[in-house]
Amino acid sequence: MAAAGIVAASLSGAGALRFGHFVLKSGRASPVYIDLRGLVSHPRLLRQVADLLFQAAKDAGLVYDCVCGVPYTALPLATIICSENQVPMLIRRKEAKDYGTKKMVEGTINPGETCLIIEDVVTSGSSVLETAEVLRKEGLRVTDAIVLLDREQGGKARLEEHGIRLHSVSTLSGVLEILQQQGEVAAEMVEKVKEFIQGNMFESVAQNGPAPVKRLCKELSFSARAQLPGVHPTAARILMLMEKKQTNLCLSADVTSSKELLQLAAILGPSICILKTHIDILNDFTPEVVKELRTLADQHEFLIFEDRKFADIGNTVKHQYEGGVFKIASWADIINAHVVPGSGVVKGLKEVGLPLQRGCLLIAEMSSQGSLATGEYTKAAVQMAEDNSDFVFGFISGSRVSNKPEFLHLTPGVQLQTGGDNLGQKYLSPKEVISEKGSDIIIVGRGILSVPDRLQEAEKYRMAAWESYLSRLGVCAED
Ligand code: 5BU
Repeated sequence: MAAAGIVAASLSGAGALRFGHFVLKSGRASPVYIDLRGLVSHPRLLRQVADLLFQAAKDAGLVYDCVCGVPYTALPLATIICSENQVPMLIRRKEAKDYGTKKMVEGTINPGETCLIIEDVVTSGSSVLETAEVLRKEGLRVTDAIVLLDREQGGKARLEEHGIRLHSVSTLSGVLEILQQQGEVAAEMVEKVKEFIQGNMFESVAQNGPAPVKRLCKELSFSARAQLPGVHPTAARILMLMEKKQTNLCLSADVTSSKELLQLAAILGPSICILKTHIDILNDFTPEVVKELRTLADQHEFLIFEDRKFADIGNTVKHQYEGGVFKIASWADIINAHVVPGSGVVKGLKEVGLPLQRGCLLIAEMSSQGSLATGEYTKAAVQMAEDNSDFVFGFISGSRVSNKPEFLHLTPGVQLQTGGDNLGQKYLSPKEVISEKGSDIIIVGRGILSVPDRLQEAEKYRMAAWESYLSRLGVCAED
């Protein structure tokens, strides 16, 4: 096939296809890595690839008003297509321009018009989906996407579930066959990659059970939520770093020695988005410990959450938060509070936390057997969060208690082996918590701390929770 031949030539010409051991954006390992960013240094190939993409849209009989390339690799491709064919272009920003304006798309947006998405490589389809979400939020219709190379790992089916038809110029197996014929890749490697593709399909809902009711998905990715207007800065930070580090794992570092706490932070830091402390269980607390913990948090990009569960009148919690031996406000990015005292507890904490740009989680539900935080109590917690959203950015809860995507949900009581302990703790699996209960972040303590290889175990939890999050993007949440 001529198109696949040009794609194969472009990939090898631009050094865009590599074999070995790679970790993809999704967190999965792959024997093959495709990176077309270097194509910009090969103007002839760049032009050829852009022409192929445009031709694919033409062959599919698509009618569209404007074109948007998925940033960044597809940006120059979209530019060439638009400039050569006199089609208006839109640029999707990856980060909002600045905190005030939150402009996510550059160019003239005419709501109701159809925008065609251009992408270089599709694996799970999540990058195309993210771009589609942003465009749709602006009122544009997104029905089709053109991709140069489909890795054939389920992205097409997943996009279809979101109302996007994927048209590919070529497939990974097609390109590999050509490269094999040309003697550029060994037959064994081709087989290995094909086996990898077969064994690493991103599940689509359709393959995974009864056919879902087709409707457009309201579920936003973490990075899209980070850019919502009015999202709390602490929530935005967590959402962005979760996407960047591909982790929605919070480690509950329930250890009693400072040395062990710091070792945990140093070793597990890259695998987590938040480290949760109970600073008052340390046998040897000194201010130096939290100073070192802060350094590690900045180095490995995680936030510190002191699980202090404030539950007194405003005036008292203010002092407990700011002063005493621990001076929690000086080092913890996040704290939490019970709502049982009424809104005074949040108001007191806010007086200390707001000027320091800290954030607070409200305990809406608890993981323990017989917890009284249910029903009306949970609803009251949600209301209190909404009334104080300048400081409160989410919940500790067993499930999603608010449908506002600005709020984060963190869930304790998580282990790979479900069940409980002998003191009333109840455990659900990462998948149950993230995919079924709709929470965002799993909080894991003994599930990780009680095994000899804590890093390996943390990675298991990270992968399980992250995959569950990704699969959630492919499933429509309840409205
Ligand atoms: P575990 O070892 O994964 O069971 O630890 C759970 C942690 O979460 C522990 O620090 C508890 O204090 C914390 N936790 C909880 O388990 N359940 C709750 O409802 C809340 C906090 Br709130």
